[in-house]
Parts: sequence; C-alpha cells; structure tokens
Amino acid sequence: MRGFWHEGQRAHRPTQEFFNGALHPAADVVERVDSVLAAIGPWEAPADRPEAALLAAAALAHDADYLDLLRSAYAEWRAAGRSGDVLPYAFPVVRRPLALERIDARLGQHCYDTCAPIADGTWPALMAGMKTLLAALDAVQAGEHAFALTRPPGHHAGPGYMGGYSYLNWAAIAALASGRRTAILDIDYHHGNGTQDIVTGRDGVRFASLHADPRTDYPFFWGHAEESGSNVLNLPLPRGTAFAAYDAALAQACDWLAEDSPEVLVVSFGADTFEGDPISHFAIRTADYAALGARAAALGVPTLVVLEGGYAVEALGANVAGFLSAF
Ligand code: SP5
Ligand code: ZN
Repeated sequence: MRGFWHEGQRAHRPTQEFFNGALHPAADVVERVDSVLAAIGPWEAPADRPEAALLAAAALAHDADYLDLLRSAYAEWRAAGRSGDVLPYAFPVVRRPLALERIDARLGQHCYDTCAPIADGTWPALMAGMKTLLAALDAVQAGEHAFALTRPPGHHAGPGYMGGYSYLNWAAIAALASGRRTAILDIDYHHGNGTQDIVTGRDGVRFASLHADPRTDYPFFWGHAEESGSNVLNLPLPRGTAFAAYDAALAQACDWLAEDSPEVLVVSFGADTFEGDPISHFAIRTADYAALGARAAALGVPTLVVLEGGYAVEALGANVAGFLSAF
C-alpha cells in the first residue's frame, strides 16, 4: 500500500461551522493529518500538475459553474466586505433557473448546509488534494493499492454543491477518472450523499454505503434504504452499531459490489465510526478496523482508499493504520 500526501493540503483552515443553533469550532482540524502521518508511512509527495489538468479531472464529477464558484468564493466574499470564512446561509429549496450575482445567493445555489466554510487557503488546499488523489490513482491504475490522505473530506460534495466539510468529491473523481469498472465502498459514519448524486445511473460504477440511519443522523435527506437502485446500495444502521452487525452489513455490501466484477475499488474511509468519535454514534473499536479492511481487500482488485471523516484526533492514525494494514 503506497501513501500520498501533499503539504499544501494543510492550507485549509476553517474556523467555525454552524449547527444545533450555534457556531462550533470546525471539526475538520488540520491536526487530523498529523495523527495519520505519524501512524503510517512512508509517504510520497505527489508530482506537480498544472491547474488546468486538475480542473479537467475535477470536472468529471463536478459542474463548471460550481468549480468556478469554489475558486472565487473567498475573494468575492472579501470583496463584499465580509470578515471571517465564507459560510453560506440561504438555500433555494425551490429550484428556479435564476442567474443571480450576489455571492450570498450563488453560494446558496451550490451548498446545502452550514458546515462547509471556505477560508483563504481552501482552494489551494483543494488543488493540492487533487495532486494527492491523482498520484494515488496513477498507482492504482498501475495495479497497486494506494491511500490518498485527502483532507478536507469529499463524500458530501455533489455535482454542483458542497456541504459537510466536503468540496471536491475525491472518490467520485477517482472512479470516473479511472475509466474502469469501479466499485465505490463508502464506510464513513455519514451517508455519502454527494457520491451517490454523482454516480447514480452511471454505467460502470457501483456505490455501496454503510452509514448511520438518516432518520436520526446527518445528512437526513439522503441515504435511506429506499434510495437503493440499480447501481446504488444504501445500508443504514442504527446508532450504537458495533463490530458484529457492522461487519455483517459490510459483507453484504462487498458481495453486492463483487457481483459487478469491478476492476478497481475506491473506498471512502471515514473513521468516525469509531466508538470515541466526538460527533458520531457507532461503536467500532481500533482493533476492529483491520478486519473491516480485510473485507474490502477480499474484493481482490487494485484499491484506492481516500480519507473522509474521523474526528477523534488522537485515535485517528491508529484507526486508519488498522484498516490499511489489510492491503
Ligand atoms: C465528512 C464528514 O464526516 N462530514 C460530517 C459532517 C457532519 N456535520 C454535521 C454536524 C452535526 C453534528 N452534530 C453533532 C452533535 C454533537 N454532540
Ligand atoms: Zn462522516
């Protein structure tokens, strides 16, 4: 298993997010990467690539107007006289084809919650993350397993929207850029709504997600069992789920993914399933992650693992290392 990380990804330093009626310190702190960097290695720095190449890959999963907004949002927010991070706050529940100019309105058109702040370093960090992702994908295309230490996370970002600490959907971009039959396994605590919205109905891609039941947990409006379709399988699980039930659901997801004879596996790995996670409610233990990794590794195809959530900073590195030890 090769590991890729670009120091430029540290530049994303959001300060606050809004939920439950208050601003809270951002959960996706940069210290998360230090925990992972210290737990495994060696790490490879990705090769440089021109921004045009990074954008072309991102455009496989995302709309051009969304990418334009991501790139310019911070400067536009500053130009509008705001201090602090960009934080959208008004969202068009009724969708009309409005050509709006105010940054506030355009942000709402490309976001669904108040948990995706954009700081001055966010865009450079996203471009560094693209370099990490594409370097790891190159290794997988050559038949190896690779881990891309993606931060910020990606699986809540859809074709034209951000949310849930996510801006670019690493898993979906990699799946579409691979040009091969791809299985995407999402095992973050939260449903991978953005990935689902990008890949639903796409030939050659299957998406399976294990996550907290959206009747009780974020992102609420996606991930219900009834959303499963020909290339999507959602397996919502109750709060408190521990290893045995989780592993059984994972076996079901892997069996379903294997039916399609994938040539590549992309894992959206979130360690917020950990019993000690500060914002989540499953009960997976550090010692369990190697067995979960073994389930995924048993698919037997070159695998790209990207990092999604996981907010128990001290334990994050050990949890990631446990999962990756199976590959
Ligand atoms: C990638 C990822 O894991 N994104 C998760 C975004 C979740 N944001 C929603 C925040 C609401 C959390 N409620 C926490 C209650 C703490 N007691
Ligand atoms: Zn999560």
